Amino acid sequence: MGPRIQQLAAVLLAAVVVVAAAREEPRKNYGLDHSIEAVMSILNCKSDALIPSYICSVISKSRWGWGSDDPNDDQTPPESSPAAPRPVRSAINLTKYVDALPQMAKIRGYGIWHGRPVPIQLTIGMYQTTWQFHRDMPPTPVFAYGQTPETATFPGPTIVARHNVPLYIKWENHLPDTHILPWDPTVPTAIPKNGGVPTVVHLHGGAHPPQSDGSAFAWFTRDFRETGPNWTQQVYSYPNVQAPGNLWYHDHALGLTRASLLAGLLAAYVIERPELETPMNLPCDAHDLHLIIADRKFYANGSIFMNTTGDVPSVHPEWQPEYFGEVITVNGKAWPFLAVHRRLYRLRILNASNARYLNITLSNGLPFHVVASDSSYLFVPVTVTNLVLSPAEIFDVVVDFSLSTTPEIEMLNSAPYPFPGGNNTDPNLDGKVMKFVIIPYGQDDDDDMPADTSSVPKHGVPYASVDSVPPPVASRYIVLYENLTKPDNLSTRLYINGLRLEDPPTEKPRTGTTEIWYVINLTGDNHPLHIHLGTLQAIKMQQLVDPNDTFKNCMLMLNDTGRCNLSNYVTGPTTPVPDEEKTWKNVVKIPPGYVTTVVVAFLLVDTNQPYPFDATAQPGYVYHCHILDHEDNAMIRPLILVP
Ligand SMILES: [Cu+2]
Repeated sequence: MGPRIQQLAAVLLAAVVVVAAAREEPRKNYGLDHSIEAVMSILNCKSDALIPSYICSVISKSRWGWGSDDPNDDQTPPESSPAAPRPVRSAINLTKYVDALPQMAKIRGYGIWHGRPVPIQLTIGMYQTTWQFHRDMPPTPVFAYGQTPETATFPGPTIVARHNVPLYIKWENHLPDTHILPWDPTVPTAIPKNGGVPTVVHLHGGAHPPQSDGSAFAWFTRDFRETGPNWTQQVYSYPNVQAPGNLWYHDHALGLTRASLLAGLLAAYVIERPELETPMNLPCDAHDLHLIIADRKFYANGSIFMNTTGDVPSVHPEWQPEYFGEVITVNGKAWPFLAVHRRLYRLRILNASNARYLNITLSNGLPFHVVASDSSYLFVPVTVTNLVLSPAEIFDVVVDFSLSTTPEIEMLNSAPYPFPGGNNTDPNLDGKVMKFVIIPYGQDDDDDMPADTSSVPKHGVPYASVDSVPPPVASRYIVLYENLTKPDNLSTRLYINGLRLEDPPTEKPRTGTTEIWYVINLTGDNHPLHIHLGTLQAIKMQQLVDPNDTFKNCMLMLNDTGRCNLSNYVTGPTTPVPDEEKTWKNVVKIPPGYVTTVVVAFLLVDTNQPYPFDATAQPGYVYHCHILDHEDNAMIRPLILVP
C-alpha cells in the first residue's frame, strides 16, 4: 500500500472506530481513546506523516526504556534518570515573604544613533544554571535565558523593544545533552537523533514573519547541531510594528513546551511607544514592575518536581493533563515580598504557570486599575477588585498603595484548579501569591524624591474595540475535545476539531482580514485559546443547554456542528465578557459547556493595515490551548494565512 492510500485507510479506520466506540460508550470513551491512539500510531509511524520516522523508532526504544506497544510491558525507569523516585518537599513549613521580589535585568532591544532608536541584533542563550527559589532551599538546576551563563535568570531578562524598530535576536541553545525534567516520547515530541534538548523560541503576542514565529517543528539543539524539519534560520526578526504592549518569550519545541517552561525558559518582552504612552502618565522606572507568577512543586533537595508517571501510564508513561504546584513563585521566588511606598505602582502581571489559573485579590481590598491586557491597552481603564488570569494571560494594572489601610497587603489567589470546577486553593499555600509591605514615611531615602505625579489615565487607546476593525469576512467553528478513560474519567489526550497538529491545515484566514470564531468547549475545564500572529477578543459567551449530552455525543461521533444541530443547543444564558478583557488579547478564556464568540484580527489593529511582512510564508503559524500540558498533547492546530 502506498503511503497516501495507507493514510487514507487509517483515517477511514479512525472514523469507523470513532463512530463504533462512541455508539458503544457515548460518555466515557475508553475504547475510543485507545482506538484513536492505535490509529495515531499508524499515522505517525507507518505513513509519510510529518513526524519523522526516527521519532517512531525512538518511541519504541526511548532513552528511559519506555514506549513498548504492550501496556503490560512495564519497564521501570533506570535509577540514574530524572524519573528515579525522589522525596517530594512539603511546602507547609516554607516560610513566606522572606525573599525580596527580584526584578529581572532589562535588555534594551534597540540602539541609539544620533539620538534616534535604531535596529540592533542581540544574542540570547539558553543555559543550564542554578536558581534559588527560596531562602531556605538550596540552589537547584534550571534552564534559563540570558546573555551569558552568569547572567541567565529564572525568568529570563526582560527585553524592552521600541515600536517600529526591528529587533534581531540570535537564540543560542547551550543546554546539555539531557533535559532536567521528564518528558514523554508518546506525545508528539521533538526527539533529536543525536541527543540534546530541542528548543525554539516563540515571542508570545508578537506580529512577526512565520520563519521567526518559533514553529514547534523549527527546533534546534546545542550549537544548531541538529534542527527540526521547519527550521530555517538562526537569527529571528521581530519587526515590532504592532501597538505597544506586554508580550513574553518562551520555549515552543514540539512536545517539550510544558517541561521546558517548567524548567525556566520564559521571560517578558515589552514594546514601547513613547509618543503614545508618555502622555498616559503611568508610573514608570522603579515604580513600573513585572510580576511573573508561576506555580511549582519541589523535591526535598530543592529541585523542580515534575510528575514522572502519567495518569494513564499504559497510554502515556509520563504525561498528565495538568501540572499544579502548591508553591507560588513570583519572578522566580517562592512567595516573595515587595517593599512599596505610599504611591502608585504599575504592575505588569503575567500568569506563566503551565496549567494553573489565578484569581487574584489584594487582602485589604485595594483595587486594580487595569490599563491593558496582553499586548494591548484598554479603550478605557477598568477598576476591579479581582483578576482572573489564565495561563499566559497578562493584566497591566496600577495599584495606589497610598490608599492602603494596612501596613502589609497580601496578594491572594482563589482560583480552583483545574479551573473552574477543580480543587480549592489552600489558604496557606497556593492561596497566597506575595506580600506588599508599605514603607512608612521617613524610613527611606525615597522621601527625598519628587512627589508621585503619575496617574491612572482616563482614556486608553482608540483601537481597542472590536468595532474599530473591518467587519469579519469568514466564520469558523472550533471545537475543543478531551479523551477520557473509563471508568475513572482520566484524561489521555485533548484535541481541536478532531485533528492533530500534523494533519493538513483547515484554518486558512486571509491576511489583512478579521474573522469570527465560534469556540465550542465540550470538555469540563476552561481553556486559554492562543492564536499566533492574530489578536482576538471575546464578544459573547453563551451556555450550551445539553442536559443529556445529546449534542456532545453527536459531536464525538460526527464532529459536525451542522448535522449535530448546534443552534438547537446554544440557548442558555450568556455570561458577560469582563470589561478588563475587552481589548485585543493574545489569549481568551474559553469556559466549559459554552460557545464563545471570538473576533480574530489578522491585521495590525491600531492602524487596520496588513502586516508589512509576508505572513503567508511557510511554515505558517499555529493556534492552541495555552495549558501547556494540553498544547503538548495535542490541543494545537496549524494556522496558515493566505493572500
Ligand atoms: Cu486546554
